[in-house]
Amino acid sequence: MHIPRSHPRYHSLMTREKLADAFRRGLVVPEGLIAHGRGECFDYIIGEKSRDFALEAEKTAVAMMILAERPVISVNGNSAGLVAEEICALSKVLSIPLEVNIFHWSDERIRKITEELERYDVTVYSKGDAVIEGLESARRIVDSRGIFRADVVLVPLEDGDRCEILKRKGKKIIAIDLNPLSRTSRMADVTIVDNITRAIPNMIEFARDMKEMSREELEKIVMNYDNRETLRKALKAIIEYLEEKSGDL
Ligand code: PTJ
Repeated sequence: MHIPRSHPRYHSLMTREKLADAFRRGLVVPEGLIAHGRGECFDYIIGEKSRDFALEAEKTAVAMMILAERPVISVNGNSAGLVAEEICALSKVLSIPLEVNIFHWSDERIRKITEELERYDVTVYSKGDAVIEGLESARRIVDSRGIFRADVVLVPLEDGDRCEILKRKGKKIIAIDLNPLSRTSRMADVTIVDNITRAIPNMIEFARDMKEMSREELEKIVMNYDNRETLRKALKAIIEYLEEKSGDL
């Protein structure tokens, strides 16, 4: 569909088109379209921009990934549909492998998402040769080289079932979720309350600069971070935004 550049909601509509196209190509499940609608709603009341609390979380996430011994970036259908190229660029700049891990599991979709990512010449794990004990959903099927042995996992657009289990296994979790009230947001060590379409490009920029930082500097960033404070700020930002809008009426 042609969307004129002059349309006031051009970016939002283009993002929808991208996701709908990924759905037609079999990367995204119908449930992913619904999940995106929920994300859009939260994005709307956050003001559709990366707020300070999101930038701080993104910076902390990059520091954690640089400091990690075995970090991995988990990719599901929506992430691949919206930001495949950007997530691969982040993987390259930080030299971190990607792992395809999906909730609505099928062999075919694992293959399609893997192929989509491999177009950008990155390392993609998707063997599905290991299982996360204690997890009942299909997300338990992981790769022995990736999430199974990782110490830090970036989980964009999570459905909340595995964050708790991964944490119990001693892993640090970085979530990207526009909903600051979700279980995942509250369980994660670092929650990026931002649209994945802005979060990943921001993280690429941070990563380019921060790769040169010393371990001490990076550790200081991680130590000074407080995720409960981030979630509080996100909720306050929503309240303030809505109050401002109601004042405009
Ligand atoms: O590809 P699969 O099979 O792994 O399935 C992917 C979905 C997204 C369908 C699955 O993980 C799921 O059902 O997720 P949920 O429980 O709907 O949670 C997704 C979370 O991501 C919600 O809290 C949304 O608000 C949030 N979200 C949606 N779109 C975005 C987003 N957060 C950041 N950026 C977005 N663009």
